[in-house]
Amino acid sequence: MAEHESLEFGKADFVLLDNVSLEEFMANLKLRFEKGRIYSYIGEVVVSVNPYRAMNIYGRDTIEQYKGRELYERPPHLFAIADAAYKAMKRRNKDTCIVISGESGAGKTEDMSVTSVCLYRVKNMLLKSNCVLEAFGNAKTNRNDNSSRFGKYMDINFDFKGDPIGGHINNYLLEKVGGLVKGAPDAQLRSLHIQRDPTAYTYIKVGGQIKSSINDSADFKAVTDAMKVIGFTTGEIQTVYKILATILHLGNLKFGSDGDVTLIENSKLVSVLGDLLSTKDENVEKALLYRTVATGRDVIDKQHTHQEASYGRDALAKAIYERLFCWIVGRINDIIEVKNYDARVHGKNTVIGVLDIYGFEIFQNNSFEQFCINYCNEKLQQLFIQLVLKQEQEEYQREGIPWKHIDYFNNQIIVDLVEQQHKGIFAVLDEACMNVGKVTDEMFLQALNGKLAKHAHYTSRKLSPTDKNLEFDRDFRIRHYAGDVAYSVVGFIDKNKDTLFQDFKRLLYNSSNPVLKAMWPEGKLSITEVTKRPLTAATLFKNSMISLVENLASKEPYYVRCIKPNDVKSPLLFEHERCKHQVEYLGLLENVRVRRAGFANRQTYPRFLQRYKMISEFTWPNHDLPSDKEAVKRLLQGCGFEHDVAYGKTKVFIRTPRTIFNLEEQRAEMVKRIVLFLQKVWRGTL
Ligand code: AD9
Ligand code: MG
Repeated sequence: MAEHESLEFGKADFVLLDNVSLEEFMANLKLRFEKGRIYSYIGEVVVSVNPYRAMNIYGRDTIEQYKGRELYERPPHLFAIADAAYKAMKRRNKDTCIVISGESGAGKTEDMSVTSVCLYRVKNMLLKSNCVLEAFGNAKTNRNDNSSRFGKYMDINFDFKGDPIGGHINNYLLEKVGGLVKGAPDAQLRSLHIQRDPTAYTYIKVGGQIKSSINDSADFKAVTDAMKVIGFTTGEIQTVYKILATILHLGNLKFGSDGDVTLIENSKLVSVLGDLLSTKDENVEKALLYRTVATGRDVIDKQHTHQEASYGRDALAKAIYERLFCWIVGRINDIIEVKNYDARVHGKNTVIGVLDIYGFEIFQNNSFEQFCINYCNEKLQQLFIQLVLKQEQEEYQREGIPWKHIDYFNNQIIVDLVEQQHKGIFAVLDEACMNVGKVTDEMFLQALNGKLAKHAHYTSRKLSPTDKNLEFDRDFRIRHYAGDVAYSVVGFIDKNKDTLFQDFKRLLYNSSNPVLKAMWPEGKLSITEVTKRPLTAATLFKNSMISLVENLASKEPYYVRCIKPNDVKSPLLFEHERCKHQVEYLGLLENVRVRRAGFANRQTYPRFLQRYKMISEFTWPNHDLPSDKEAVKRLLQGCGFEHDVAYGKTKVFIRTPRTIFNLEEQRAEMVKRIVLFLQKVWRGTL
């Protein structure tokens, strides 16, 4: 527990509150925020409040102050948690992870960068990759000017000495629009046929906002330089910008009709696209207006309707953006991945994973993307509950430690509502998409209403006609752990099917630009080669979330819980109700309760002895007590830690980290003495 800080800054660890009540919690959080103490602890969990101003607490010298220290020796900081994760990994040879959660704009991505800075040490490369990924994967939203539209899970690998040797990034991209070259130099814009004025581009104007993190020439240069440092070739970088330009031009493409014939109105854009994609103009035009279909043995060109052509255009823009983003991540992985590591020579390679994903969000109009984002946050909350609230309490019971159960809201019911087989919302959506014939978004909503009418966390206009908060017929509403969100079903079916006509894949595969071609290997398939129905967006997303959570659960987790102090990005304002709501739904008070009544550390008896037996005459080199449990008791009594421990059936529980720290110190002292002794024996001076 952090005890060194003056009390004028409040309690550094919420576990030290005199009374564990919401009022006291809030008063402490507010006091600390106002005193510029944005980090606090609940045991080993960091509570972080977005300061909305530059803080002078991230320098090299600060990092040095935290290195190798125990958690409670310094004021709460992300550096301490990063170091704790690192030490735990080294001490126990176990993979750890740092999970950063909180709603949109709460400061996750900033906290991730801060954490990474001290984890990587020399890994400039990984920081540069952050710069590139954020440039392409972030966008301005109502909630956050630099909102992550992709989730990022990054493994950092360490060798047996604890030196970083590489990494790997998994990305969870959701919104497939973005990226604008507003800061590009004139000559480059000319070669891309792009105008300086961003309002000239339909896709950028969506929602009246400029969706990009590349805002000026300094950003543009930073991103280009970062790509160079990472190792992208000039050709690759050019292709990246050509693809972004392609997307912008696609957005401006207009279709018209002449009788039954669908046409491209602004046909000079076709040759711009042909140029950017290094392919023949007529192929571009054909892919935009026709679909090749195989009927029996014949292959015919079927003309798109006006509507199909527009759908195809937008799908193409999204798909090439997504493919570009994944390709960038893949290139970065090629470069940072650990190569030639031989565990037999170098010992076990361990990992610290860091997760920064899109936070819970509610917009004026919420669609499929928000639904996925908020489901993701439900999954992470469930993991937190499992690891911090549930398992902890179950373990005490199992081990026969006296324990009074602490209640909390378990959001598993909402996770099930979304992901359960057959009945869950994703399952109903997939079923609707499987149907042949035209299934509309409204039919999907009807199916949901039919299946979920009685669910406590689901409702819709049809089911609750008098509910004033449900304005539209096409909305359904979920009672999430973090609040109610109404989703419009409009677009769910299309977004879930996420179909891209084969013709486009072939078009891109046949490009004479090798970088572009390599991004579309499936374009190789000819029309008659039957392709399996691809998995839906919902299924892919669900699967990726399930494996993400499994991966996190297999590691020893460290949590950072971010809080957004106000909705106006002010460094001064601590909006009490807003913050209280977050403290409640994040389950922080329950976290304090469990932690306070609980134990910071637990180990099985044999494991404990293996590590510490050398510090007691009763156990070194071997004990003659009836059991390991008795031996551990004897050892701890001898050290005077009796009051701070409890003995379970198979494990010893230690209440405060200070005790562990003390044991570690004694052990280190003994190791030193033994080594000296052995050296003397060896030199024959004894
Ligand atoms: V989202 O779910 O990706 O929409 P995040 O990632 O939680 O969201 P982000 O880290 O982007 O939020 O923080 C939002 C803004 O708050 C930043 O752009 C900064 O302007 C500001 N911020 C957040 N944390 C800090 C900090 N530690 N120091 C200074 C900060 N400013
Ligand atoms: Mg973010």
